[in-house]
Amino acid sequence: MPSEYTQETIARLYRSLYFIRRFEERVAAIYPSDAIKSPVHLSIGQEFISVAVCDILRADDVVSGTYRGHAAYLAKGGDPKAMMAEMYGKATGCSAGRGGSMHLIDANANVMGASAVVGTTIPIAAGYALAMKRRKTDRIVAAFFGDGASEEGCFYETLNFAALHKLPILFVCENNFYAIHEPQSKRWATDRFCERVATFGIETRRITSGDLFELRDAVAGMVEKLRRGEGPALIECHAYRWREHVGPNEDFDQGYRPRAEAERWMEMDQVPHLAAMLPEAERAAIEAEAEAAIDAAVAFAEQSPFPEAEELYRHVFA
Ligand SMILES: Cc1ncc(C[n+]2csc(CCOP(=O)(O)OP(=O)(O)O)c2C)c(N)n1
Ligand SMILES: [Mg+2]
Repeated sequence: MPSEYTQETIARLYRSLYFIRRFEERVAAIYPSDAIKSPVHLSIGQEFISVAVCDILRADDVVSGTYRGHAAYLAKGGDPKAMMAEMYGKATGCSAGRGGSMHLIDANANVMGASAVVGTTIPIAAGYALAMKRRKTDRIVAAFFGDGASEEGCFYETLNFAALHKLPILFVCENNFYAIHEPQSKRWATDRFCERVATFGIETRRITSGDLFELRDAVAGMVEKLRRGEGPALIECHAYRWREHVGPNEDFDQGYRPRAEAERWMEMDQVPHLAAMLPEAERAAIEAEAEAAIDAAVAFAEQSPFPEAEELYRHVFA
């Protein structure tokens, strides 16, 4: 960790990181009860990416997430109560109970939505960036996506368009080495992902350490340039998904990846790493505050009503 990190900054990062970890662990614990009505793609193990990136963003910057988007939503300041209610399919949910876990949105926090269709949010994020540029603001967009999403044609179309028009967009590839059960070695001719992207004239960085601070520093440098209008940038950040592709459980018995591979990442877990940097009392206070907020989110979701049946006919095009 670089020495210029103050205790205040570390506390802020830990607050976000711990909250997301515990929120998702609660989701996993509730899931078998069937109270949560939507499939869940947990980001446990990968949260540090959203936390590091969103810590650099301003409130008026936009985040574009994916169906594995709990961390990005929460790290950007999305409302946890509305998120939990959405998972429960309740009318008070952030998508009015229509979308579930894969369609989180909080326009107040500039979390501009996600989609279950892999890759589709990438060009939409570039659209936001184009709007910001045309309005002559210095706002930026952070577009999160997986390594699998980078195989979609629209990813390369977007890279070209964003580079050509010098759009203020930070592409953040959360490279967890798998698309569902398919490892990268069976999908990519080479793993020189950043080199491929660089041919579009886009600055790239590859972070393989799993270190939140290294990532945050890299993002900070890139975001400064983005605000100056120097054009898009891309970060490929290695991370590991600890749980199954979709659902609350581990899946090391399914034969497509060994537990030992995960253990290397579990040892680098940033949650205890940051916890150990804080004075005991401050750490405990942050954790107690998070637990209370998660309890409140669950209570809100449980007590909220389901949508009325007539809701099915609202926002319907034809
Ligand atoms: C266009 C499209 N193709 C295929 C799928 C099925 N699918 C759902 S998730 C997924 C894997 C995506 O992997 P990645 O982008 O690496 O994200 P991760 O799940 O690892 O976070 C696939 C192929 C889909 N939802 N949409
Ligand atoms: Mg992946």
